[in-house]
Order: sequence, then C-alpha cells, then structure tokens
Amino acid sequence: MKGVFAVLTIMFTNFLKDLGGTAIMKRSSILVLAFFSVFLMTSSALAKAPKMSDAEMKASTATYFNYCTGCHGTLRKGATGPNLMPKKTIDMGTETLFEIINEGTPGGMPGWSDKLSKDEMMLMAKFIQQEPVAPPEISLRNMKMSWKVQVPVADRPTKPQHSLNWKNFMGIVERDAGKIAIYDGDTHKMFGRVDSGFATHILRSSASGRYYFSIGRDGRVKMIDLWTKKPTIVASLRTCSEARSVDTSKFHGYEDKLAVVGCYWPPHFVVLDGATLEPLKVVSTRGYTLDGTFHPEPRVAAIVASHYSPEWVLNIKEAGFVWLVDYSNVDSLKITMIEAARFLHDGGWDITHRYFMPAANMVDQMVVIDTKERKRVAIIDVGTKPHPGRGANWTDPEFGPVHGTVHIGEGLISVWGTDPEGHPKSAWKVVRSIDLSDVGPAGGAGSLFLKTHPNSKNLWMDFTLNTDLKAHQSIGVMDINKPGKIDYIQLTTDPKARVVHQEYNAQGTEVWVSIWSIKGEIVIIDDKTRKIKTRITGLHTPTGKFNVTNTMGDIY
Ligand code: DHE
Repeated sequence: MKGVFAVLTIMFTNFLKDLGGTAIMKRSSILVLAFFSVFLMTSSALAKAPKMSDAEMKASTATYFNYCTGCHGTLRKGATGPNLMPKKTIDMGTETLFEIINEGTPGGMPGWSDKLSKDEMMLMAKFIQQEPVAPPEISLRNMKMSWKVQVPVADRPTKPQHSLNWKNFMGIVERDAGKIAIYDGDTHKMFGRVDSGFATHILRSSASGRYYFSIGRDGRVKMIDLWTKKPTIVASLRTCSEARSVDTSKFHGYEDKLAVVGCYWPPHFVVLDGATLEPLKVVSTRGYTLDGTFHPEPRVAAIVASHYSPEWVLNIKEAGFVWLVDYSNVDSLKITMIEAARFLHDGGWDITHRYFMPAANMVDQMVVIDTKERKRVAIIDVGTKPHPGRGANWTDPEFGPVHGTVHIGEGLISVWGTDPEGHPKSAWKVVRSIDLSDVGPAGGAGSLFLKTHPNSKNLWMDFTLNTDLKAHQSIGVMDINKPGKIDYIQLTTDPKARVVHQEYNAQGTEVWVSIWSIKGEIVIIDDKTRKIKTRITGLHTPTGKFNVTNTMGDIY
C-alpha cells in the first residue's frame, strides 16, 4: 500500500510540476493524495457493503436502536457484545450474520426470531455492514425544549391525599406498553397506571420515597407523585436519545433536592432539579479508557446515590472508570475518577452502604469501591459475565456478611465477604461458588438478577436468558443457612414468557416475580412457605418492580 501511495505521489507531483508546480504544490499534492487514498479505501469497503435503500436504512436504524445498541454500542464499537464494524462484518457476509441474528450465540446473545421477522433480520445483517453513523448530540438548550412541569411544586399536596400505605407501593414497569402500573403492596390492588413512555427501563425512588423517577430507553425521565389520589406525572424531560439509569440525591440535607440521569447516547450525565426536573448541568463522559485509548462512546451504566456523602457513583462503562460525582456544589462539580475494569454494567451496595460493587462483565470481575475513602479496594474474579442487578446482601452461616451475583455466562452464584473489619479473612474473596447447572438440560446460564431481604432467609434467582424453556419459566430459591441446595419452581407454562426480576414487599415477607410476556403477570410468593399466594394478571410485558421502602433505602 505504501509503495502504491509513493508511486502515485511521484506521478501526481510530476504531473503538477509539468503544470509549473512548486514545493508547496508537492506538499499539497501529498495531502490531496492522502485524502484521495483514504476516500478510495473507504469507498472500496463501502462498495462491498450490500446496497440498502433510504427506507431500509431508516427502518434498520430504528431496529438497531431498539434491540442492539445496549450490547454493541451506538457506534457499534462493542461492549457486552462484540464490535460490529464493517471491517469485520463485510468479511463475515450477509448469510452468516443473518444466522447469528436468527440463532444467537453460545456467548450469551439471544436469537431474535421471536422479536424480528425474517425480513427485518436480513436487513439487520446488511445494515451492520454499512459505516456506522453517529446520531445527533443534545445540548442543555435542546433538553430544555422538552422540559414540562405538569404540576408546579406549589400546586402539589403537602400530605398524602389517600390513606394507603404508600411506602409499600410496588411500581411495575410494563416495558413494551410504556407504562408503570403501581400496586398497593398491602392489598395487592392497583393504585393506578401512568404513561412512562418508550421502553421504560427502571424506576428509582426519591430519598423521601414520595416520588418515583422512571427512565426510558429513549432518555425520557418522568417524575411520578405517589401522594395524589391517583399516581400523577408532575414533571418530565428528555435528557438524551438513549439512557438506562436515574437516581436522586439521598445524602442527609440533600434529600429530594437533585436527580441525575446517565445516558448511553450522547455519552453524558445530566444533573436535574429534584423537584421539577429542570436540567441544570450536562457533563460529557467521552475520553480515555483505562489503557489510555480515546473512546468516543463511554456510556453511563448503573448509578447509585451515596448515603455516606453528597455523591453519586457512576459506572462509566466502556472507559472502565467509576466516577464519584460530588453534587454539593453543582456550579463546580467535583469528580473523582477511580480506575476499575471494563466494561462496567450494573451493581449495588453492601449492607452498610459504604462499598459499591459494580460488575465488569467482559472480564468476569466484580470491583469493590470504598466510597468513604474514595478508592478501589479490590477486584474479585468471579464466573463468566457476572450480572447482579443490584446484587444481594445476607449473612452467611460461616463467613458473616456477604454479597453475591449470578452470571449470564454460566450457572453459578459467586459469593464474597464484605466485612473487612469483622471477617477480614473472607473480605473481598470468593467464599462460595454455588452451582446452578441442574436447573435444566442447557445448564444454568442466563441469570440476570439475585435478590434477598434483611427479614428473609431466602435468596431468589431468575434464569431469564437460559435457552431451555422450562428453565427460563422457573425461579430458583436457596435457604441462606443451607448454601448450595437450590429448589426450582416453575412459575408459568406460557411458551412466550420468561421469568424476570424479583422484588420484596417492604416487610420482606413476599417476593414479587414478573412473567415477562404480552399476557404478563406478577406472581406473588410467600417467602417463608415458598408457595404462590396470588397472581396479578392483565399486565403487558412486566419487567422490573420497585418497592418504595426497599428502593429508597437501597435494601437488597
Ligand atoms: Fe437492564 C438495570 C442496562 C437489558 C431489565 N440495565 C440496568 C442497569 C443498566 C442496564 C445500566 C443498571 C441501572 C442502575 O442501577 O442505575 N439492560 C441494560 C443494557 O444495556 C441491556 C443489556 C441491553 C439494552 O439494550 O437495554 C439491558 N435490562 C435488559 C433487559 O433485557 C431487561 C431484562 C428488560 C428490559 O427492560 O429491556 C432489563 N435492567 C432491567 C431491570 C433493571 C436493569 C429490571 C433494574 C434491576 C434492579 O433491581 O435495580
């Protein structure tokens, strides 16, 4: 290539000289040629990508956004899933790519035939061979244009307008309906339903518990008041075009004052007024990864709010850093950037709320951040692709306070000690590796969430992405005093349903589990007897559930 370039340069320079050119011309000819060669190389790669019409590109861009960006990145540089750059995908070819999209991979990518038609999958196979195009940026001014305060603070009630036990409400995300159904945890009756918008991902409670904050995949954040006669959206805002996380200020003296949204695209976080959602500050997360390489898309994954100091803790996914964002002075934000591991995804607190433990799911590690000393204290090797959700805290009969995670890549619960003072020998070391492979013929991979409660003796786990039908229709449960013995309970026979995500009521006596399906349900299980108490039917694609007391207090 270098030789061809040199020959072309000489020929082109001579050509310019013939036309009476100078040394300046020679230099500019080299530049022109360099651009020309890059253009030729790019267009030859593009020439090999299959042709697509504008309408097909538009439709595939939407499909990619809906199903693929989470794992492969908006710019297709890869994260939990591999990179999908044309350099690689063109060589793989449309048919191979179609097969992968259709069937999935042993590495954990699901097959998409139940969500996409053959035509859509074929278009996607062609689409990922085109050059990625960056979606537009969003400024604070753009955001403000979408900002609405539906109910001004002065018009909101100063005490609850109903006599229900709102601290035991359960907010249930109905993902594909774009709604939140709120149920009374005491009576199992619906309190109300609100429109939360496209593919709502999670809810978080304000420090007082009065408001739910919902975040949609499309970056829309909504604030839901639980003190009104029916749940009411009091403020809304679009912070970006893709997001997964939101939290509020929980430190003493800052309760309900501020909120923060973490975005996937553009890669930034936004600080908001905690009562009105007015966007106050946007901070880009673009920059360098742990090894010093520039990354154009380090996305914000999980966020937790410290109870120890006026700080939020942000997982900067592709960069591999945990950022501690001190919000005590929004006009001069202080950010501590702690080296962790790549790619950071979800994670939660230990029982004391001092240590935050994010999962670095592509290097099979859990990181331990001490938010009091503002430093990383450990990196723990666990199983393949840890995915804790916010994880679970319990007291092991032998090792004292522990935390655990399930894994997407293998059937395993990894358990490590979290009490460096009381149990120094087991702190930040894996003390148990509990086998889940007997859940079904495909082994135990594909778990997403692990949950317990301080008043419970049980640990509950799902198998949402397991390829075996019966396994992903089941929930696993283990008595924490009999580690290693798992019981599996099949909760549905709907062939299109997957069991996902567990949450306790405030008292810790019931576990609520979602049957993720168009004809979805919530199964409420008595935690002590492990028997099904009741089923809430008529829910559209229920996924995450968030009890007010547990979410405001980070109890799990
Ligand atoms: Fe999630 C939490 C991102 C797929 C349901 N999900 C999170 C968090 C992140 C995240 C960063 C942590 C938020 C926090 O704590 O602040 N999730 C992603 C993805 O990037 C991914 C892999 C692909 C995507 O495109 O979204 C993804 N997640 C899913 C699902 O397929 C699930 C099962 C259904 C859905 O909504 O798409 C799902 N994610 C959840 C739930 C939580 C969550 C229920 C909250 C768990 C909790 O208890 O806190």
